[in-house]
This record gives sequence, C-alpha cells and structure tokens, in this order.
Amino acid sequence: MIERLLDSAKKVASEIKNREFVRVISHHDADGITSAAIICHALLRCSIPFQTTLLSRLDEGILEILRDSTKEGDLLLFCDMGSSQGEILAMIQRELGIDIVVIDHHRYQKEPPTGIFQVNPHSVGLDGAFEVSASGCTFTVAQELGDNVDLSGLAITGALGDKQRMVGVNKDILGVAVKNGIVRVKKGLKIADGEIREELELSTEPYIHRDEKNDIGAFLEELGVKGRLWDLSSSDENRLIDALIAKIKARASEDAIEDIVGERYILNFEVIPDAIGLMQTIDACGKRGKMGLALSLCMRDRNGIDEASAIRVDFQRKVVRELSAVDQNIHERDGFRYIFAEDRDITGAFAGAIIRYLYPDKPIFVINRLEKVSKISARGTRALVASGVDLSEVMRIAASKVGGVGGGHNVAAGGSIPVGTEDEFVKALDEVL
Ligand SMILES: [Mn+2]
Repeated sequence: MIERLLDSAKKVASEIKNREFVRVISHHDADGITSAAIICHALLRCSIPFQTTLLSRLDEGILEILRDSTKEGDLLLFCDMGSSQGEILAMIQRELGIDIVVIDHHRYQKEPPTGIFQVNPHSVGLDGAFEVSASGCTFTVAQELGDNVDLSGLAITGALGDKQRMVGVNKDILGVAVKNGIVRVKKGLKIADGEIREELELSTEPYIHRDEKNDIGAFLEELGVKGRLWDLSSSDENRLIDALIAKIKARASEDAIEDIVGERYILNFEVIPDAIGLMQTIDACGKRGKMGLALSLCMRDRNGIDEASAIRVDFQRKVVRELSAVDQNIHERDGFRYIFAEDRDITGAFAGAIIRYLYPDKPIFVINRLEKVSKISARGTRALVASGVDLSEVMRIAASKVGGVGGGHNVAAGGSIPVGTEDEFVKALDEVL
C-alpha cells in the first residue's frame, strides 16, 4: 500500500531538498509530535536548518507565529493538519509569500490551493482514519530524503496515538521496521511496560473499575503476579490477562475486551523502548503544554525522561480519578448519556474510557465548561455506528441548534457551544438521538 503514497511523497521531498530553511508546524498530540520528530531528524541529517512549533489547532493565529519566523522563499511544512484548511493555507500564501507543503491524513473536501503539494492518503484512495496516520505519511517523505528507516518506530508510535490498526500502509511500515531490526513485535497484554501494579492502577486503556482503594493490589496478590510487565513469565501474564478480562467483562464493550491482548512494539532506537509508554508520555506532555519536552524525547534526548514520565503519571492518575466517580456523576437519557468534566485536557481520554469500559451501550457526551464556551467530546462504539449512529451529524445538528459548532467522525466527534446553553444542548440531543 505504501507505494500509493510514493508519488506525492517524492514531490514533497523534492520541495524540501536544497532549501535554506524549513518551518515545521505540527499538531500537539502523539501523532503530530512523532511526525514533527521524523521530519526534524530527516532535516538534521540533510543539514537543512529548521524551526518547529507544535499547535493544538490551526487557525488564523498562525499568521502572527509565521510573520516573525519566516521570510520569502522559505518552505512551510504542515504535519497532521492543513489538508482541510485550504482557506488558511491560501491566506498564508497571500500574506507571506512563502511556499507550503502539507503532510496530513485527515479527510478534506477541496484540493489545496494551487502550488501546494500534499501527501494525504485520502487523495490516493487510502483511509487515513485507520490505515495510516500523519507519522506514517511523514515517514514516507523522510525515506525520500535519505536512509531514515530507523524512524519507522516513531511512525508506529504515532499510529498508536491515533488509535490506528496495523493494516494497509501501517502494516507495510511495520514490516520494514521489523525487517530492519528497528521494531520487535511481541504478543501480550497491551498496557505500558512498568511495575505491573502501578501500570494497572494508572491504566485508562483498559480502565479497570474498582470500588475500594488498593483493590488492584489485592487482585494481583491473589493471582500471585508481581514485577515489571515485560519481565512476567508467559504463564503469569496469561493468568493476569484471563483475570483482567473477567474483571472488565461485565461492563466493557466487546471491542475493548478484545483489544486487551495483541501486538506490543519494542522500539530499539527510542529512549523509551515501549511504544505504548512512549505514546502515552508524549501525548500527556503535549496535552499539558510541554510539547518541547515531548519532541525532545522523540529526538532521542534522554534528559527529559523523568520529567516527562512524571507528567504521564499525573495525567493518567487524573483521568482514573475522574473515571472512578463516573457512576455518581453521569446523567442518563433515553438515547445517550452525558457528564460534566472539569479538566479539559483529559476530556478525550475520559470520554474514550467511559464508552469502552463503563457504559458502551449508548453514546456519551462529555461537557467541559470553559470561560466563554463549553467544549463537548462525543464518543460511540463500532456497534453503535453499525446501528446507525453518526456522532459527527449529531454534533453538527445539536450544536448548531444552540449557536455552537460541531463535527468530526461517526464514532468520535466534538464541538463547542456557548456557555449556559448546556441544558438546551441536551434537549437538542434528545431530539436527534
Ligand atoms: Mn493524526
């Protein structure tokens, strides 16, 4: 499948080659950060100077960021954003007169403005939602700039961050990674490597619901399992897996139960060799505004490991704490549930864990009240989508009814509504769901 991206990857690479300076802008999530790291490594190796900025989203504010940090003739490279924001690209072209290339995997309506090359799986009939992420697309471009096969581990990490599957282009990249000794694959429990008790207590994927404190400790003691996950004997690990499945079965979705076990990726060239752990660490750092720290880890600087790991622990602890109170705080309606959350950084992880591990039978809407707007995260399951639920449409319709905006994917959507319209929004949901 990867060959389908090659034409566009070659074009973008030829735009990059021989530049005096490349301005990189990428997204602040795990996929965006690994994408930025892949292109930064490749640029370093080509001796092309660059500057990188990681953003939560692309809007008009980009002009101010670029005005002081680019000059005519520079190349601006977007990763993990840009394909569906043609108006902003056109505005940058018009205002700043710089060249632009885009490496993205999001669906888009209109082709980019004239003169802008892009790598996007959707333009060659591939699905950017699950078979290749921005990091995979960026890796194909990096391979056109030199021998950068060692960066394939970062591409896999980015795909994990976007909850993708190892099919299509991802599968090709994994094949290249394994063949070249960059990544090793081992089947097992899919949680981060670490002290097993701590990791289970921190885990939101899977989230293990517990009523009393120290429940996990007693659970492990009873099983007679302790130590680091990667050091467990296969019989211990299998017993643990069976017991975990029994524990989450009553409430989790089918998908979520199946996803507990699968391929784990061991990254031979990264400072955190566990792909799940690296993904969670950079994701948490990005959400907490420590994008530079996250990027430095992916640039293989070991200095930030302790600080970044502490941010991951803190972030996940927060999500787990909110999850443990869901039963008391959730509101149930005929066709959906909703809940208020205070920390907007954790909203996505929070909503994802509720639908997968606690309440999979109806769509969930998590509402964050901010100063002027309330942010909404909506999540469904594959089964709900199969039964006709399209959260992108639901969000678009219900949010616009109360003067807000919404959209996204059928299974995961979001939006924002004016503060104070939450009750009205819930009523609007009642009408569509
Ligand atoms: Mn992405």
